Amino acid sequence: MKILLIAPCSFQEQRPDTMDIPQLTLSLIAALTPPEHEIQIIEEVYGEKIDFDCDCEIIGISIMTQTCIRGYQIATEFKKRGKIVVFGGIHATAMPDEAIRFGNSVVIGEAEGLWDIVLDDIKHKRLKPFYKLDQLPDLQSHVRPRRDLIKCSSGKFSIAPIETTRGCPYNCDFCTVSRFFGTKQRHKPIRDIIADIESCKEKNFFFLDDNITGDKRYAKELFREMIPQNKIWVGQASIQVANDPELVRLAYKSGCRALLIGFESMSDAGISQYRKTLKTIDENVLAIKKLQDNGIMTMASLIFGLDTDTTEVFGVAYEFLTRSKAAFFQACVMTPYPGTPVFNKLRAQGRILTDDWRRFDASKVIIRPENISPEKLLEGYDKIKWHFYSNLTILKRAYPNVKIGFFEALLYVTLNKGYQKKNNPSSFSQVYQNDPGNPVDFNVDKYVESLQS
Ligand code: B12
Ligand code: SF4
Repeated sequence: MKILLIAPCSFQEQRPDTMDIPQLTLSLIAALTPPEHEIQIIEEVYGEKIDFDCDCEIIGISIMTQTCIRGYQIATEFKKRGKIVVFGGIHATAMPDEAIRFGNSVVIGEAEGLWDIVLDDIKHKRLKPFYKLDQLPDLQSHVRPRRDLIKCSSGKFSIAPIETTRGCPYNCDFCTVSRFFGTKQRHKPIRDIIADIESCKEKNFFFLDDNITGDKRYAKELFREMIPQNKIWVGQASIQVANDPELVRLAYKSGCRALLIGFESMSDAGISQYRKTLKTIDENVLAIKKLQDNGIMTMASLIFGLDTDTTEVFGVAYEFLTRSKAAFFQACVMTPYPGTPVFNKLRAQGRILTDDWRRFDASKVIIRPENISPEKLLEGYDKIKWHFYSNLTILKRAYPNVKIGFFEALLYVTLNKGYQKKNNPSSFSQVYQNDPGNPVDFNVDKYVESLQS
């Protein structure tokens, strides 16, 4: 059978054009596909065009919340042409009853151990609406992603995505990861990861793991094995990493130059809410400095619009960023993703302002927080990003982040300038809410239909 796998874009480009990273998802599903089938992949975000009249019989669509409306539109077009549409991905997992209305089947959760069954059922004309494993798949039987199918070799740094673990123990109330991938970290075998890295022509890697240092023993072994590979990588970790000097040294030696670290909140109430963060601002500042001293830059990720936030939160956050000299800053607006406790709570209280999933990209105000108006949230959010990415502030933060060498300096400048461009408030300064008369009822038909006409 001929299969087309698609990652739709939302209606706006989300990524900076300086450091695009191709997705791993579709090439991984391609690798899970038995060899008798022919397979193609399309990542819309890179401008790859879909031929709706192609001769593929099966269309697999991977959706996250902000891309699902486009995914449903694509599905509708293919179904009109008699094709079989299968949905998967984090949004399909959270909202299977929504996705099934636009497709023929939904894979809930991970594809390992299910995708070949789906294909076999299609072949024997017994496709079921939903597929779900009874337990999370064991990642020990590793499959090497079909990297040959990834057409985009990404932006300036040419970065290859790689995954070593799934699952997270922290269970933060706004996040889908622990709920869908479990609270216990599962690992892929290190020898297979090294073989995968060896097979890549790229020099630079992005570890997709939510917390690459979550299991310190595994991480140390992986980093040791990576040292001879002589690669450069960035990834995501919890700030706890800074308290293990051996782990930090090994991370650097294995090529780590920057870590995205979720601090989420530096307010008194916020800081005690999330277990992964150290308990005082001073401790977190010191931890970032330890990473800097070892040649690792930090992208500090903070969320604004928690129920405990008041307008003072922006001052507290800015002080933290200034004192720590974090190299980069990911500013997120609290976004209620379906399947999370935050979604259930805000929905029940009528505090979600729009059900247009395309706006759920963590950079738009779409909720009414408890102690701050949506307008004030937007104002503070725009300002803090604007200040952090001003030319003067980029210069002030440069040392000690760029002291290691030329590559670090290039990464620092390129990323900061990329984010400066992306974070220009004029491009998205607005509170997003449904038009009057358009209920927030989470019936997506109104958006999909308007796209069809
Ligand atoms: C790495 C990552 C990123 C990278 C992406 C790099 C890249 N090019 O891939 C970066 C940092 C750029 C990023 C950005 C964002 N991300 Co992100 N990201 C992740 C992360 C940590 C891993 C995703 C991943 O690739 N996993 C590995 C692949 C193999 O897993 P997978 O895609 O889930 O696929 C498996 C199954 O879902 C299933 N499957 C998936 N699709 C399909 C399709 C079919 C047909 C089938 C059968 C099966 C199937 O099979 C696969 C194998 O088992 C996840 C958290 C997580 N652990 O999932 C968040 C996550 C996906 N991101 C999230 C968000 C919100 C964002 C942002 C909007 C904002 C932000 N602040 O982070 C942006 C928008 C990105 C965009 N669309 O352009 C949310 C999405 C929530 C939601 N409901 O949509 C997640 C889940 C994190 C969270 N906090 O909840 N992200
Ligand atoms: S630590 Fe990160 S991945 Fe884990 S639950 Fe919290 S936000 Fe999600």
